[in-house]
Amino acid sequence: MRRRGGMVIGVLVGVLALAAAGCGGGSDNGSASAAPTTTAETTTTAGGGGGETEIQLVASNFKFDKTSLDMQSGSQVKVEIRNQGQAEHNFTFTEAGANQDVEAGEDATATFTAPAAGSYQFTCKYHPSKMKGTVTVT
Ligand SMILES: [Cu+2]
Repeated sequence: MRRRGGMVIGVLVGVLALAAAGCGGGSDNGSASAAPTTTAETTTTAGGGGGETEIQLVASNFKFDKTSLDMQSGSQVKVEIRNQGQAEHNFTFTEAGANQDVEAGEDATATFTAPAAGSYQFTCKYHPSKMKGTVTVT
């Protein structure tokens, strides 16, 4: 029995990457244009220079929808925080100098430059024991 599972997954990932890269490329398959937000919503745009990373983070009743964020050192990072809870929340990433409050029911954006490679923590400074996660900078 050959181990074909890994290969199939590899091909799938390749196809997905191609599909993502082909957006707006004049493909005749223009039906499914609304991008599905199923997997990680971390979009890394590797343009010229440092690059940009956009992260969508949802805060609800005392938790974040993501417990790990990835970014590249030196990239410009924009974290769009949506507060769907009933309390004020916050996004704090101390090493990057980010400290952004988000009122209940509102959105806010934290922008910062990703620090040196390493593993860090992000928190809601109001509920740090429950609302936290890991930032991996590579
Ligand atoms: Cu909070």
